[in-house]
Amino acid sequence: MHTKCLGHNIFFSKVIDSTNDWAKELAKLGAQEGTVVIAETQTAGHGRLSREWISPKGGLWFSVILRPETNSTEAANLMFIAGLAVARVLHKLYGLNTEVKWPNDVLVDGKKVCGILGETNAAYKIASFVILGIGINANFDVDSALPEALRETVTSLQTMLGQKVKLEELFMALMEEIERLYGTHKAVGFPTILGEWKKYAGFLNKSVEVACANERLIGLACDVDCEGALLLKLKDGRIKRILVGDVSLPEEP
Ligand code: BT5
Repeated sequence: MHTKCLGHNIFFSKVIDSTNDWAKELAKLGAQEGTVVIAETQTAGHGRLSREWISPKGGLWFSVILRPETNSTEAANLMFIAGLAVARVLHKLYGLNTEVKWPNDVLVDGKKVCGILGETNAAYKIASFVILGIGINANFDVDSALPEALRETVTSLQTMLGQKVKLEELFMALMEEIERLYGTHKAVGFPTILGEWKKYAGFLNKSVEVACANERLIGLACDVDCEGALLLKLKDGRIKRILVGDVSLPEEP
């Protein structure tokens, strides 16, 4: 693998509850930056707000430990590195038409192929670690491996490409891309990463619905700002700044 640090220490398990939880434990025990935890299946994979992440065999489920010397708000922006890396690599390796959707999904032809869960020890002002958890629906067929409720909105590489991919090749390309982008982030800062991420952000300048807290808002997705917040232009012209939420786009006619 052509990386300086990422993926040099790898912990692998056939079955684990959640690679993010395992990575957090290792980070607390002092695991060094670039350590990666990977599993064949997860029994309690999770997304944001403790939502379930279904992780059948054939997927690529892993978590990367980073140790940026930064505050926890900036640390949260590192999630955009993961989304951008996945969007770029899936396009480069397989020619797929990838998009990112705020805050943390990667889509192919409008369907979710990857979810990203960033976690940091935000109890402290200076984040001592950030976990980038990445789940890619790779080598399984959506119709047979995922519950019916997800099949309309979710896809996998196998479903899109009609064949399995080489997981090692995909994993190594991701390690290299994440390391490259992390280096850029450290050298020139988040705005450059965000600018690149926005090139894949097909939802921008579209009318979207955002589920956040206890409300559903409809508006124009104008921008994502330098703290990673979504700026939504409401019907009355006000701009609402959203830090946590789920974006959905209306069906194409
Ligand atoms: C995410 O959360 O999309 C982040 C998922 C991160 C998973 C990785 S796998 C490695 C690491 N270890 C972990 O435990 N987690 C990370 P969110 O935006 O909250 O989306 C969760 C929602 O996605 C669920 O409520 C379902 O609707 C849907 N979902 C569940 N499993 C899915 C799958 N395999 N593919 C696509 N969507 C799924």
